[in-house]
Amino acid sequence: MTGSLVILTGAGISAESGLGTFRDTDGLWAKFDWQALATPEAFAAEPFKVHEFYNARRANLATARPHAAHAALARLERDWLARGGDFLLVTQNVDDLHEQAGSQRLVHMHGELKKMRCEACHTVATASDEIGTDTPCPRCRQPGFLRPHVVWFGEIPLEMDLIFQALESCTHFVAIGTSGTVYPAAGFSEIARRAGAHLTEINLAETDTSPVFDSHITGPASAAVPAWVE
Ligand code: BJW
Repeated sequence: MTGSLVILTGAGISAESGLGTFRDTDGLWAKFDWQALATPEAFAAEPFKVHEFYNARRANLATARPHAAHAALARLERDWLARGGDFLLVTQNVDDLHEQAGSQRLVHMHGELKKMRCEACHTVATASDEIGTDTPCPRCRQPGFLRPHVVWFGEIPLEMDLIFQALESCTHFVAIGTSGTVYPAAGFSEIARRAGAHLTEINLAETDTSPVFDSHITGPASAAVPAWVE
């Protein structure tokens, strides 16, 4: 098989690496209020609280390792490109498990937990383990302007031009471990369908966007993704 493949991953692919999903019954947004932690308004009102939340997530990520699904996608990328196809992995995840497994053609549309951004000089750099409200920017040295390099509700996701371009010409679209509830990612399957792509969904359960897909593979990503790739 070859052609132009776009893969969209969500929190479900990282769940078996010990990172929580958002909307499952034990997910992050069941334990924490997203409006108080994942919006620019929350950061403006209580930056200390928001930094504390992301510092804890960063500490959790420091010990997380990719599993068989991440490895299978890295292998698929190499094989697909070697056969002359186009490939793009779009992840909504802020973790770096795809990179740890060897993926290269990937974009983090919701940012990266291990990076921070300075709102004064716009530098994006590796985040220290603990960012505080008084941590100075490594470039401009101003304190009080660092924020996690992630995309909060109401903000524009990253690399959208590249992603839309890939979706509009794709022949295969695969969504793995995402609930299909957060836009614009939730609309990607519809764009791929209009482009004439074959749509496959891999998930533990049905999602809001399941009806758009041609094929469904039900199961945990660590088993279902390697089996689909082989
Ligand atoms: C398994 C598994 C296993 C489990 N194996 N599967 C009201 C207020 C504010 C905003 C809005 C609003 N109403 C609408 C909006 C817009 C909003 C939105 O869509 N809201 C919806 C809730 C309605 N969207 C935005 O604000 C976005 N920006 C935007 O739209 O800008 C305008 C624009 C338009 C068009 C083009 C361009 C721009 C920004 C969204 C930012 C989302 N940010 C977060 C936090 C990131 C930082 C952080 O990590 O803290 O991103 S929220 C969270 O949700 C995170 C995720 O990437 C995202 C998606 O979640 P995901 O990955 O799908 O996880 P879950 O938990 O929902 O699902 C897990 C799935 O895995 C489930 O299906 C399980 O079954 C499955 N699973 N274990 C396989 N082992």
